[in-house]
Amino acid sequence: MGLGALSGAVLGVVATGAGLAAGELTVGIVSGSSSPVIAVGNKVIDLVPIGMKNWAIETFGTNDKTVLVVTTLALVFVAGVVVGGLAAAGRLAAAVGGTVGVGLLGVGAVLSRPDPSLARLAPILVGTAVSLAVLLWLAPRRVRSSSTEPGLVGQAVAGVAPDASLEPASAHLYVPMVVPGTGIADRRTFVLRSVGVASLAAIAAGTGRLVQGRYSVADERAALSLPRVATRPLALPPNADLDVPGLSPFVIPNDDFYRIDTVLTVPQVSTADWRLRIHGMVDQELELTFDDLLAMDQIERYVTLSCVSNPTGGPYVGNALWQGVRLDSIFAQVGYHPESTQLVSRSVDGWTCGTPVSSLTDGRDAMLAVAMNGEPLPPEHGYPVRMVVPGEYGYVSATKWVVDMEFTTWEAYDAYWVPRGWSQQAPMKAMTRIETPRDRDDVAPGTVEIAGTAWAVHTGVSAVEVRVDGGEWMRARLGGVPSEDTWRKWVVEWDAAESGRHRIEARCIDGDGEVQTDVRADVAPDGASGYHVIDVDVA
Ligand SMILES: Nc1nc2c(c(=O)[nH]1)N[C@H]1C(S)=C(S)[C@@H](COP(=O)(O)O)O[C@H]1N2
Ligand SMILES: [Mo]
Repeated sequence: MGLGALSGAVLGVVATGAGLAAGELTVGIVSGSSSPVIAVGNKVIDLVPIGMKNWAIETFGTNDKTVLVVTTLALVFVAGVVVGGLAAAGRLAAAVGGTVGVGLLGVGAVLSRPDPSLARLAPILVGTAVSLAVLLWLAPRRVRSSSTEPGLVGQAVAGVAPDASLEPASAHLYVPMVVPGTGIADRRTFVLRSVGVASLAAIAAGTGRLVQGRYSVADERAALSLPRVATRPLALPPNADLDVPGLSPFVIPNDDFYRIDTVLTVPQVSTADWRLRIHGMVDQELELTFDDLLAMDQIERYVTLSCVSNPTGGPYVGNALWQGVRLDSIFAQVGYHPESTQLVSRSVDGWTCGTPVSSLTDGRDAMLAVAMNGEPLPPEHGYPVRMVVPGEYGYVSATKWVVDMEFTTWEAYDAYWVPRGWSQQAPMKAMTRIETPRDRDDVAPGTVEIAGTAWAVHTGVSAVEVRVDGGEWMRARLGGVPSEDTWRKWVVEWDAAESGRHRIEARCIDGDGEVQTDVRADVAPDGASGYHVIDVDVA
């Protein structure tokens, strides 16, 4: 019995692995295809209930994608082991049904993606077929069994399509899996075949991954040279960064910039293929190529982006220098209708985003960005073109890999996150983050520098205040800013005289003199609010 279960598991793992590997190889060969594992993972992302996304982000941070892929793979292998078990127990029909079932789930996931195609279906179809073939090749066939257990024989006969032509040799090939203790040689054949298939699968998967690399935009991105910017950004004030240990920098380097999106593999969109279609409630539709975009006047602006899922004090916020073309100058060419209230933008993977037309046309530096901190956009951050809109959370404004824009109304369309429980409109809330000391730090008595970052994007931060143990609010010293569209560094010196636990709170006052609200709100549906509060121990 033990051997039977083990053989079943091996059979399942080998058949599943072979199917996945064949799928990867197909992805590498068939252009325009994509991994079914990713499609299933994406489906999972689309289906997860409200709150799950936040839970995943909070628990796994930016590793949430890896966790999802690994979980998907693990589930596929678990299904494979069950199927292998059925096959080893002689229930071939059930095993075949199980494999086909898993394949159909994959087909369903691919078909429900924004733009299903035959190319996208190919990997799951090939993978399922190969998995089936391996299963049938390795599975025990017991037409005439040497088993003395009537139950087993009965099962075998019921489970296997009668195949009287089976040679006796193969007919008893894997009997040892079901009837322990017989036929070492047969077990050896099974092991040899399994090892053979597993090795081929490893080679296929490796080759598949290797040739998939040819879709990468890494090389063209490295070779891309961007036009010079006519209007230089307002110079960065020398005190934009404050010299306080533990304080994050004013400009976040690309590699450290937070990343949030629903894609499992970063879309590889070549500048040669990129098109942006602008349509809907317009007089004149427009289609732009990347060269068209580069030929337009470029601006360069420091803008702070934040995710609506950033909890108070959280890390999903960043500030960078963006280069691109003003959206209002592009929209001037299409003649959008005054009744249009929502601009729905769509990325190449089908994700959608709804932005107030007013935020794109009220004179702020909303742009189609092509560069981030002096380099072409990193692929993870939307290469070759994304939106950047000061003062709006990312999910309502910052479409990466953007390829389509439609002028419409709020009534007419709900973008991706809206049916999932998030507000249609979500202007960024003012927020203050204490970065040093950190919550539960031990600090030495004496002067303690309390420092952090505050943002009220597009209104600006005019003051930051800090209080300890509910005492008087102390005004912080502020870093410089190039515009009201960025965050601001701040520092306060606190005389930590009394030992013991102390509570520190911080808040900001925006450019209109409005004090940041102390009303705590969760991230859903339209962004966290409330003061950031930490406790430190003076010892
Ligand atoms: N195509 C696409 N663009 C997207 C998203 C997405 O899921 N897909 N997520 C948005 C969200 S929720 C945020 S917060 C910002 C994050 O941009 P970043 O990853 O460059 O920091 O991208 C936005 N743009
Ligand atoms: Mo976000």
